[in-house]
Amino acid sequence: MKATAIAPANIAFIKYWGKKDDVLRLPLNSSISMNLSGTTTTTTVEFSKSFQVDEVVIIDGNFSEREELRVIKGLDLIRKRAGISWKAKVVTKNTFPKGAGSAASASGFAALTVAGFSAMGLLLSEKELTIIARQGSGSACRSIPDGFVSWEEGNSSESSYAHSLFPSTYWDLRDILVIVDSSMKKVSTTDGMEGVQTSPFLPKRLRLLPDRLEVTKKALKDKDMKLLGEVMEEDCLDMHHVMQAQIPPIYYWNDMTKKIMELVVSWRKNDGIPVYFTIDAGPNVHLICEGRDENFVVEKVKKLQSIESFIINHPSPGARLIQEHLF
Ligand code: 2P0
Repeated sequence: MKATAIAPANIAFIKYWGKKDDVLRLPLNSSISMNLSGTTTTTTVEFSKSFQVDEVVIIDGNFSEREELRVIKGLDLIRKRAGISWKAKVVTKNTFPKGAGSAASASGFAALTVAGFSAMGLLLSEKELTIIARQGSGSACRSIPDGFVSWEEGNSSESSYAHSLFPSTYWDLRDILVIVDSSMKKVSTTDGMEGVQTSPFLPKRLRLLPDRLEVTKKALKDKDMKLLGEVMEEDCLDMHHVMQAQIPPIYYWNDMTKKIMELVVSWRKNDGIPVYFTIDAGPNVHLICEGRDENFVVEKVKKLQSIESFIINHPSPGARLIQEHLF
């Protein structure tokens, strides 16, 4: 049987950095994100008794051996839950450069999970889908529910799941993703998180997070851009400080990243535009603003020298099945 799903990447307003269980991918903290309309993965999965091996293909790209093994582990999770050992063919396509800190693994494992269970003919609840996607890649669980999503850290596999806080239509936000470098990042997030306990800044961040999560939920509820922007920038900087103080340290920013962060602050101060930045595990910068300020931000971005491209994202529904298969 064959099925195809499309899943969005997501941008975390309050970020996931560090695990309390590496195998189950239980995070050290809850996180909150928004699904992104312009950065998606489409994946077709077919299981068949006649396949001898798993075959994994990425259109317009290459999987490393390690990535291919991760996809096969994702298939194993689906096979285990379904109680069927058939091998699979998987074909996948991204609308954006993978490995550039724009959460390709999130959309990838969300699409794989939703397509995979449908291809198995198994109907799971959204909650259970998020629990299984999480074990492929933590942030993938946030790409399954609609719109603005909370991932509850939990203390067991069953209690660490994602759910929608507000649908994608709730608030007309933008994430203008400025790609300053689309090459593969030097340190994968999985490897990077392994050193988190060596960071002297980790305990402070963990202490502050419960309050930040509450503030973020309130900012979303009230559609308060200033409150959301301030807490989002604070947590972004805090997460990067944690990384930069790990042993060995991890620096994802480059000169252009820092330049854009400075510019965003000046657009707020000098032009009065409520636009805020956040940055994941890579050098690319997400500019978050309300829909009415999109034109201002886009015009500023177009004037930037030495960026590769930019993608305008709206809030998006989560992973869902589609009828057009990739093979
Ligand atoms: C986030 N990141 O919350 C944070 C911000 C990166 C920086 O979630 O090891 O690729 O596969 O569970 O899901 C990236 O983490 O890590 C991530 P694994 P994942 O979006």
